[in-house]
Amino acid sequence: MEYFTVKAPTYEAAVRKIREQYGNYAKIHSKKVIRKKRFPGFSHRTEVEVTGYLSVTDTQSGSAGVDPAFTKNTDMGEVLSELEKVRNQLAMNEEKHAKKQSLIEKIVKILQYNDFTPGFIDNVCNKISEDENLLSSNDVLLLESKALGYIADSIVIDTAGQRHLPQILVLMGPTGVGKTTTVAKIAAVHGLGSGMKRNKKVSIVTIDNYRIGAKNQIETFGDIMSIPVTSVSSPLALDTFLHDHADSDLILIDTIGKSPKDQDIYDEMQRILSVCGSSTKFCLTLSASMKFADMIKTIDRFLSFRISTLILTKLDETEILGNALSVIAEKKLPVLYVTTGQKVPQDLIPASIGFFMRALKGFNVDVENLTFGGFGEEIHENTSGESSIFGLDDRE
Ligand SMILES: Nc1nc2c(ncn2[C@@H]2O[C@H](COP(=O)(O)OP(=O)(O)OP(=O)(O)O)[C@@H](O)[C@H]2O)c(=O)[nH]1
Ligand SMILES: [Mg+2]
Repeated sequence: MEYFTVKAPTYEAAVRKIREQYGNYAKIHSKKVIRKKRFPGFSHRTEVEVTGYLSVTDTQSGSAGVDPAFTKNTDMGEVLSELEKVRNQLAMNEEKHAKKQSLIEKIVKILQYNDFTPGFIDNVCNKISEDENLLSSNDVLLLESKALGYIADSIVIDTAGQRHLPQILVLMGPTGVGKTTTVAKIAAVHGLGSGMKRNKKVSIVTIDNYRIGAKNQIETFGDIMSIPVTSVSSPLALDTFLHDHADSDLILIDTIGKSPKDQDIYDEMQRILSVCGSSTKFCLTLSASMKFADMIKTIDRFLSFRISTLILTKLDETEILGNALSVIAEKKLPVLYVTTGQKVPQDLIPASIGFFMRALKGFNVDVENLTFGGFGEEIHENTSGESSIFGLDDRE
């Protein structure tokens, strides 16, 4: 048992001191008044000495101050040593938590560097945090691999569309994203054939009669490839064209490159394209360097066109793809193709998870050598060696 002795000028002051020092666990058992001698002629000064011991119960409330299990057979020394153990355990837990946090923060930094959105980053971190063993392993590479796995799982690829292109493919999207160039690239890949592939019967239709030069641009592409280009400006004209070309393997429709905010143009396109039947696939074309919020707004704006697939263009103009991958994850819109430059047709690549994963930056895991397989991977290899039909290289 622990005893104490406290001295003070008065008994009240001594009790105050005891309460301050030991709280309600102090029990007083005696007090003694001590007279102190002073110089001759001066009166005596008194001091009060109070002694007591520390109780295991609160002397005010009567409740146990510590676990009652300790009160019977243990003394305060044991209680304190138990408390010390608890304190140590808490400190260890805190240290473990701090280590986990710092691991998660490393992943957050890499994802932020890649420009993933806060919502996407939260999802990855929540998934990682669910795996206690993973975090306790303290293995950064393993953690990165898991994060990469979650990113890969969130990428949706239009593999069905890549294997069997629809008979009619309509390319839509904001102005200048590369719709016409991409139409030319797809027409070249399928219309001219490559290697062992049979060339398909391809035609191009444009409904872009607004912008000066738009018709010329696509006709020039068509002339070089000997692929017919037709311009239509009414639902009837498009309907007639589709009827007359019912035997085509692929009809590519290039649309008006106007801001989707322009309601008149938008309504006009909707009217003309309303004649397209169920064998039509509406594809939204977005530039990879667009901001996340703009991509989301554009997708929402074009959804009334039954958009079911995505082409991401100008990947050569940005190093960072987290914004686009966050869009794909949020909208679950499968990606058909990506384009990586102005050259026709080799800067058109069927989208693949591997392609996107290898574009990620800042990971210690060797993302360059990650393999995910998939249709897009094969196509990329098959077309990369081909020479340009036309494009920047040829204009120089
Ligand atoms: N760097 C780069 N430039 C591209 C790519 N695709 C297209 N372009 C260029 O982007 C510019 C616009 O391309 P277009 O095909 O005319 O774009 P569009 O969407 O049809 O434009 P509008 O019809 O005016 O809306 C051209 O200079 C193209 O050469 C690409 O993948 N990378
Ligand atoms: Mg165009």
